[in-house]
Amino acid sequence: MLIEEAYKEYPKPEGIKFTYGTAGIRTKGDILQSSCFRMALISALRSKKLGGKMVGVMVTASHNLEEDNGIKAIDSRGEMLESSWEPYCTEAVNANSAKELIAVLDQLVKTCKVDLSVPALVIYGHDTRPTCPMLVKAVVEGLATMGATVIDAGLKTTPQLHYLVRAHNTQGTPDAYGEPTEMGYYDKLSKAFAKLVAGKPPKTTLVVDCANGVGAYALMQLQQHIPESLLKVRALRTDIKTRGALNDGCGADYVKTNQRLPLGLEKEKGIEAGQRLCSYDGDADRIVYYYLRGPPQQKESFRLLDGDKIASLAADHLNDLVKRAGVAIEVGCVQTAYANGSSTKYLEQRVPVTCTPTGVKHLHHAAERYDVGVYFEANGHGTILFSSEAQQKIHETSPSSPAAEDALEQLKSLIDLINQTVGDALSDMLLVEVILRTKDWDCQEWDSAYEDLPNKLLKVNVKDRFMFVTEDAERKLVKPEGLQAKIDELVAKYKDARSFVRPSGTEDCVRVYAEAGVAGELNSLANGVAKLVA
Ligand code: NG1
Ligand code: ZN
Repeated sequence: MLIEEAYKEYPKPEGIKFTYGTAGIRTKGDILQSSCFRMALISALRSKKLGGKMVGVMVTASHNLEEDNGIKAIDSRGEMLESSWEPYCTEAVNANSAKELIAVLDQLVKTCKVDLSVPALVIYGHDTRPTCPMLVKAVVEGLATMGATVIDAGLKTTPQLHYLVRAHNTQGTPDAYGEPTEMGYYDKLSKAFAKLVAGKPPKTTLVVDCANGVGAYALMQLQQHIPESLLKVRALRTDIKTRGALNDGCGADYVKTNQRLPLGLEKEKGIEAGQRLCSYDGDADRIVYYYLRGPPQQKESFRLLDGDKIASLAADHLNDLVKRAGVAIEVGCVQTAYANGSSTKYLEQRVPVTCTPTGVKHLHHAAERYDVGVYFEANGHGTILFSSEAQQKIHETSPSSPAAEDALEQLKSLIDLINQTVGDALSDMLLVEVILRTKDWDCQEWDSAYEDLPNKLLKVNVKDRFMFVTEDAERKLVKPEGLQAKIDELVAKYKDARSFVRPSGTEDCVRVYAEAGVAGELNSLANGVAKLVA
């Protein structure tokens, strides 16, 4: 009855089909109210299903334009919503009447055996987009309709909300993750960081492009917890008030896709050869690093250190520490088809490597199969997971030498420094800073691990992207029939080349990725494949 009443305010906009995909639901912010209301209903049911544990809802569209928005559900361990619930989300947000909506929820309750008498607890947060307040209001009304207990987390980075959920649900247990407050988050990260860099003061300043998003606010808070004697940071693109500034010519996605500095940064005072920089995305769950080999005005000066390079740096470092510590655990790495071929080759010589389809949930689950699972998408979204057994071994191993003791201590602090719930720009930034500081490396030394193969990512607009069906972790097309054979034929004409085609999970397009051993041949290959697709 309550749902029927509340539904009147949240009819589905006509002529639109929403999908709960790799990044939850994402589209123009001004047509998302009905989806937010309905996702709130489902989140309350999810909490009930999990025995009243806290679950989360995050309103953000990450690296997308400011006018876009989205909503993602967070499960009780601080991870993405269990995938078997995603189809119910899609059905609920597409229901055309209160009756249809209630039928979807009834079906969910029955199939998933949800006990409606269990109380629900849901926390919600949002990024800096102008449509957030209106969408959060819809979330609040949905939760009220379900009689859920709610916690308003307010402005948060996506990984902070994941942290809060995990910390709340593990409070007072042997797996306690930290104090379940925003301050608790900074406290946990900064204490671990201080231990790891003790006696190694920073030699240089890190420039951070905050994408004019929530990361600017979070970084400012983090700086209150880490003194300058331990971390020197210069935050740029921190304007969260000016309309249209978010992700505009800046941010991790812009830098990775265009393989260049944020727009206009080359003119900024103090940006010069040798500078180490990084960029967050709009909700601060991604990070890419880069540095300047020469004058900032010259395009060739720019060198990208993307998610693959971060994964290689982290996997190598952890592998060394584990060996030095004498703990019987294995480090593994998870990538997607977008990983640069050179990075895969480099990693495979050192650790076991798995390839999964795009989307963090796939990588996350694959990484759980390793004792220490390093996972990163090339675009900079990733983290490292330590299995419970691995954590236990690290804590219980008695060191056989001072060097082993030091390695064990480092591993213990790294477990705290890394946000294991999801990719986290702030935590990943601290991790990279720790590793560089420990090795006394500059970016050039980090970069020298391997040379990226020249690569290109293109968007192709097609009539129906759902006609494109893939297999083998998205590396091969099975539909439209015959297209893969044509792609293979074209790729074979180029030296050390690779290309694949897949439908985007977040935009209405098909993506073409191409890599070629010879830089001069890359455009011809990428455009050739795009032509086959269009
Ligand atoms: P789609 O639109 O499915 O390619 C993009 C990114 C993913 C992931 C999601 C979620 C690329 C090529 N794709 O997915 O890696 O981050 O967004 O944000 O970068
Ligand atoms: Zn993001």
